[in-house]
Amino acid sequence: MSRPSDTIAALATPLGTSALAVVRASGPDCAALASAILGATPPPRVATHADYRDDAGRLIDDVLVTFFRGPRSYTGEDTLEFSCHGNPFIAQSLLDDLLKRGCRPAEAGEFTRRAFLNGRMDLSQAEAVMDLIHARSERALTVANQQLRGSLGRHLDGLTESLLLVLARVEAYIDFPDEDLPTEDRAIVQAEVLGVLRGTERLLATSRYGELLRDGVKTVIIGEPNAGKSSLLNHLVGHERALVSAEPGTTRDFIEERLIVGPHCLRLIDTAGLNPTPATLEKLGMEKTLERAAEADLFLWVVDATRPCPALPASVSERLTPANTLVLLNKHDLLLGTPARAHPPASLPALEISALTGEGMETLTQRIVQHAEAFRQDQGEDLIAINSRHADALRRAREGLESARLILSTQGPVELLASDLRGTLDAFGEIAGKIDNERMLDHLFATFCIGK
Ligand SMILES: Nc1nc2c(ncn2[C@@H]2O[C@H](COP(=O)(O)OP(=O)(O)O)[C@@H](O)[C@H]2O)c(=O)[nH]1
Ligand SMILES: [Mg+2]
Repeated sequence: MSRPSDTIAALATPLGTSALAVVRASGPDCAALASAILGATPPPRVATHADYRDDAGRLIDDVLVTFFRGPRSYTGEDTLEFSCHGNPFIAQSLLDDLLKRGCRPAEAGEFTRRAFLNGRMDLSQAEAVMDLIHARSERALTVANQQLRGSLGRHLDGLTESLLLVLARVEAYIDFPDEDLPTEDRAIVQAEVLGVLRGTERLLATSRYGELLRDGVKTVIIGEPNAGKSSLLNHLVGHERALVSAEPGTTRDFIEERLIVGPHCLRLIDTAGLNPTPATLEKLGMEKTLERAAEADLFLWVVDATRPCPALPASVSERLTPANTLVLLNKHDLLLGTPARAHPPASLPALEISALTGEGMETLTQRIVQHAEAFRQDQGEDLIAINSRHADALRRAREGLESARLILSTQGPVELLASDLRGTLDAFGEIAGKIDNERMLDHLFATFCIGK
């Protein structure tokens, strides 16, 4: 991969009215640009107050400019950062001037792509930059920060190193086609491959938590019509989002709201009631409910505690487990000390609440956090949560290792064994971006914002 020869520029902050705006440039022309614009190249890594004059000598703004000399910069190249007043006209004129002076508008994620190409970070760290910007919750931030500091890369390096040692041992026998791996070596290789497989599986197991952190905890509110599902959503989001009515069947479509619960972001989904004998229009609503239920992380099953509780459709009830469901005995305020008349399955954890008075809501949010945290799979000291790209590569690594194990146990050819191990190494390498794959990089960085 050759070093980029052009200098790119972009706004690093959104175009709008704000206290400050940041425009930045990266590439070989930065030092010359600074000296042309400001009269001199400022000392590196020192914020310098200066007048910004455009190429016609007109004053645009007074700015704070910081020059970073490569490789000690975000991108690894010479870079310039201008902080100006946060007026979109000022920021835009400043950027226009940089473009007029020969910079090229940066593409989405191009600063980070250059950082990766210049070895400032591996690909999993570049992705973490994105995760950090888009994190919707405290926990998502923690994971992004750890990944940015190389946690995932370190775990992969460990697995890669073990695998390289195994491969060296195996390849030593390839040149002797008649010789099989001696029993002693075979046992060592088998143990090592198993170790790498277990490590791969441990990383793969963090994928569900990763999805939960990046997308939010998909929490689907289900229950019979009139149980108080919409009232619960309204109470949790803190305003009247869903229509609440004493008339059953008012929620026909589903409503989705994001909210922060402790360190997590929830995608809370209110659904149409699950009526054992639905009318035609209700049926449509129920179908949608069933669709949403299929991808839920957590079910909040709202039950009207004052009435016997009707059975749920089998397609839903068979998905409910003590680990993914909380039964909410709602309208507890109406019971006035008398026992609940609803008797949901005793195997599911239940909680008494009132969506009207707010009773039990604090316990409910604690329980939701506990459920989300049950998906967590810490890797020693590190909190890792891989994304779908990592999961895809790790699944291929797992396949390679499983196939290697089969070859070892059936005394198959050493060449095939070596080829499976090399395939696994490539899959590990893909995650950190050690393998050239221009199209994958295009695809990945296209999802970044411009200026990052
Ligand atoms: N007393 C009492 N009434 C409630 C409670 N929760 C909901 N309701 C009432 O029950 C009715 C149905 O509520 P709604 O949220 O529309 O139920 P949904 O059909 O399950 O969405 C409305 O009249 C609500 O005011 C509660 O905790 N206590
Ligand atoms: Mg409703």
